[in-house]
Amino acid sequence: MKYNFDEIIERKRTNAMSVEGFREYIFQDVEHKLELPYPDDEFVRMWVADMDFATPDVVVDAIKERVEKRIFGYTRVFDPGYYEAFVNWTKRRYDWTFNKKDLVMSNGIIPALFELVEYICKDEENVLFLTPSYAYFKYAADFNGRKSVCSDLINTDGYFTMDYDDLEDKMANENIGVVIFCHPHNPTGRVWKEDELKKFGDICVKHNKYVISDEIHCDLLRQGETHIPMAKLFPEYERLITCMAPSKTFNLAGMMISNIIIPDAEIRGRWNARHYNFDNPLSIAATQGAYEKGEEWLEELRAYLDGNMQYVGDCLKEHLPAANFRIPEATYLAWVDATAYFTAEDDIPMFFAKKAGVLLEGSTMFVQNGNGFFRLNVACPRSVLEDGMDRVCKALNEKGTVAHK
Ligand code: LCS
Repeated sequence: MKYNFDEIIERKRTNAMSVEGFREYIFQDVEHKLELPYPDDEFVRMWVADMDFATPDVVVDAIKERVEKRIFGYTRVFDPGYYEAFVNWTKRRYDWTFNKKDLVMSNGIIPALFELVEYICKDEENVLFLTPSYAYFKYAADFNGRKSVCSDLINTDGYFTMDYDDLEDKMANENIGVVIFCHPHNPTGRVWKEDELKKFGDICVKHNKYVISDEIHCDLLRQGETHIPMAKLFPEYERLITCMAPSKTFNLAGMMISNIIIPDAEIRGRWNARHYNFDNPLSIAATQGAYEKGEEWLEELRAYLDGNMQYVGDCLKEHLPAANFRIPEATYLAWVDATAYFTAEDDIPMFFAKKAGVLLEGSTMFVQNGNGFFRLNVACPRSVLEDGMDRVCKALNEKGTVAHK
């Protein structure tokens, strides 16, 4: 390998959410009063979805090149080179292209969701998404005073599928204004396949619903997997918005830049009229550099993440046989079924923080349909992962399984 993903990089004193922000985010411990048995910087951090790997050199170089220009005034993406870099990326990797006029920029996909729910939903309309879910889908609804309507995924021995009858029912009867779709899915890691996307999309089209397809994790596939952008299957359906970003792929979440593709002229018009439309010059340079030159690094990263996932799978099989885990088709997030060890009332993140010294997310942090599950972020050097898994397995074995009524 050309790149060294085993390198331990110090993140202390970089204002990293992963290191400094866990008390607020996981435990709502705003005043830092919660007593934990480990000093804050001695936890193994397997929670927030960013990586402990360096962003590739080509990206750092692109940022440096822009820094050298020395002026950082108000900036927007005007240079067609940005679009060219991104559309060539989607063409090469997904055999999918989109119109330049449909692309708008956002300081993140979450801010875009918060805005889009407002621009799309009429009075009294609700927001539909699949559960378990990345909690910010719900927060986008909450923020806009909308009700969340959840469709639980079906779990068949650790393989999650959509409940089409439930989706059909809810789209017909629950006054849905917009569907937020996660593809690949966080936290289960499913890469929805063509037949699944068609079935799901057909229901949305039949009911004429707006769909936001959040494809932020689409570049981080297991080797051998293929991502099909939802919009590739429904090229004529203007009510379909696609979100993609370099943030997960290249560990650039802090640069706060994402691509939102809005074919519907009315919604795009509303966006352009109301969105605070400036971008960070360093973020633009980083993203363009990543799409132009980051592919080789990404392929090595994927191989490394595959190895980490395999390690998690082997480790759980050997040491926690009562847990159920399938290597996800995408993402660096392992969704572990530990219902044998926990009751619905257990606070899983607190248990692991206190008993294992591991920071992770679990159960109710994913809205609903996640009881007894925890999520491990495995985008860290193998040695850190080994330590984390060792701690997780020991703590759970000490706890033992619980009897379910
Ligand atoms: N959409 C999904 C599906 C995500 O998983 C995340 C980050 C975002 C959007 C955030 O997009 P941004 O606003 O940064 O562009 N997921 C995280 C997670 O699961 N834990 O920490 C972050």
